[in-house]
Amino acid sequence: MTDEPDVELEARLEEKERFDPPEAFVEQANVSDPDIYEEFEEEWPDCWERAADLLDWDEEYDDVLVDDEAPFYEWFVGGELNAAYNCVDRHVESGRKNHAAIKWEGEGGETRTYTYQDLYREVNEFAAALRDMGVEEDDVVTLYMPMIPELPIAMLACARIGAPHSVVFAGFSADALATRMNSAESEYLVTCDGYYRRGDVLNHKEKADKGLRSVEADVETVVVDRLGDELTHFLGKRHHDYDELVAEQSGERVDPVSRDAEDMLFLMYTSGTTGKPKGVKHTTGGYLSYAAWTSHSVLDIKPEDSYWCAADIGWITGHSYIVYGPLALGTTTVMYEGTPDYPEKDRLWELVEKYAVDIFYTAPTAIRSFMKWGKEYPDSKDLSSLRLLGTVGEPINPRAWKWYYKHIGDESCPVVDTWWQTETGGMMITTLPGIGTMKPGSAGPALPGIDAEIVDTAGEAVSPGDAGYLTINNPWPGMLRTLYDNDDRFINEYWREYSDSEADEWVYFPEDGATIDEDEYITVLGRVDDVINVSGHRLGTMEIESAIVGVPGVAEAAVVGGSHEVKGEAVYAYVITEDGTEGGEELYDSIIENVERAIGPFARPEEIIFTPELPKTRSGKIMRRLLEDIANGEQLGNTSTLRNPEIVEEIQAQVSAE
Ligand code: 6R9
Repeated sequence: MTDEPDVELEARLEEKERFDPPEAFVEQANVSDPDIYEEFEEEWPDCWERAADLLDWDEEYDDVLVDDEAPFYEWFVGGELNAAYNCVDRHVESGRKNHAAIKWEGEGGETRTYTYQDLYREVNEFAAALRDMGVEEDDVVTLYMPMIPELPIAMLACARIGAPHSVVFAGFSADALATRMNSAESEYLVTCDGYYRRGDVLNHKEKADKGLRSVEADVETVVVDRLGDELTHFLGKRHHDYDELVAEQSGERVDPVSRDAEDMLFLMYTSGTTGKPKGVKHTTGGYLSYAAWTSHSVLDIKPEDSYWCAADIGWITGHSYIVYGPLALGTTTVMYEGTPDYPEKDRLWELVEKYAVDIFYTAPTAIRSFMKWGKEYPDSKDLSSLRLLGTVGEPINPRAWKWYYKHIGDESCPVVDTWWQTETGGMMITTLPGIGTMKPGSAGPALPGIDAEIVDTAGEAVSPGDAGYLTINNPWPGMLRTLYDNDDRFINEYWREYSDSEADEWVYFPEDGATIDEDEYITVLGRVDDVINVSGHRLGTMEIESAIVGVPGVAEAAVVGGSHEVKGEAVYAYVITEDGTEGGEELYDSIIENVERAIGPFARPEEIIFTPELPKTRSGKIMRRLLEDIANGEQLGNTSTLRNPEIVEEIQAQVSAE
């Protein structure tokens, strides 16, 4: 990928397939006793008390797990706690009020530090403001904000008063915001005027306003002023200015509401097989315990660390590993507003040096970009503070893994390749950094207490090396409890495939393909449903297809993921026009525009291929596999079962011409 291949790295690391955690790391690791796997198995489900013990409970729980209504499992039943109390107050009370909780850096280099005391004050005041606005326990508050400190503050303020939040990634469009607000029947929105992206000002308020026009409820909105005077925003009757609200509540304190362990902490919408996003429900006790436990055992977070997860809080990774996990453990979490290549491609390494970051967690797509830009960028900065590296979001290829290990970690930091999902709440498959030998490209074994198996279509375990479907055979505290307002879809999407409901045996199906080796290391291959993973962002092909067929002149569309050097996967759209002609530039632009409008710029097709027909089976099903192979420029298999085999060559010719 780099113009000049790193000869030395290639020679020495290429052949190497196993890496042991460095001695110095093991000596200080939070978890370093390999017996933990056996202990968790023997004690299960009581092993999860270790996770719950990382938190302060207002009321002790009676049962670790209740499975009477499986797969509607309940965890830490009878327990009561407050997430904001656990992430903020208790650190203030334990004498660490002056310790930095959040260190924020704006794109342009502005900085803000919130100590735990600052966070306590701000969360209380905003919680008081939300209450004054009429927000009650269990009201869903939508947060549509970029990476600014007011986002975690608003999340914690909601948690404090027991109002579940639903964070909508700022890159989502107005339509996507409206869909999510309507689905959750959310009557409150916290947003901001705008923010900076590669030096440009993005008008976020305009997008929020546009979205609100399609929201059924009479929404009350709070607007954070991120830009000062750059954009004027209209503050009507139902709009409030964040700073004014907080100023009015100066010095106010709100008692943290004791929430039942099973009460909803938040909703997070994610893409599924159908066009409608799913509202994944996470709870207070189980989710928070699990986020804290995995932050402790996998990310090895200690209170004195400078910890940085370079994800966006708008996705689950940011929820669990920028906000809840790290703050529950009382560490310093670094937050960065901008992109990795602005103003220069050394921006992230500049921040690692500046904040003396100990633990760094990012996505493979970012690592592949770093590789492409070249090692001179990290080489020019002092990265010696780093102790542990992590990746998440998509499979990491061994070359990228080794590049990360060498050029960022200087061969002295373990790399944890963590497989998990919005639905799992926290990490599920990865090596423990103080214990496990690392094998680049393979995430590792299932975590202690997690029973993962790779099975064939009949549900039988596959032999080592054979590809199959990833399944999870027992529940865990961080698991989703249901899909908001849709228990049926919850069962259908995750439990129907491999469970034996008659025998009350429930198997969770994450819709990923995988292989397993003799050491029980799992290599996750990717989604087996109609979800594609573009730069670690989960996109439903159906969502994109429905945006495309909404364009006048388009008759039919099929969207697939094709492999992409940096993004992992990219969106390929095959489109049939209404009049059967090849779509011109205008139609091309309208399609792009509509996808950006319906979802957001990150869902933009990499290529749009106009075709008179789509390859279909005799029963009329679109052969997506074939379209994927075409996008990947791969050799095509047997096409004789197609109703229209002749179309394949035609499409192929067109793709290679582009
Ligand atoms: C946390 C997050 C989940 C999907 C998941 C899988 C893919 C995530 C991975 C990985 C291979 C890893 N995925 N981590 N694939 N190796 N380490 O990303 O959640 O946005 O819900 O995506 O991402 O396909 O099913 P989410």
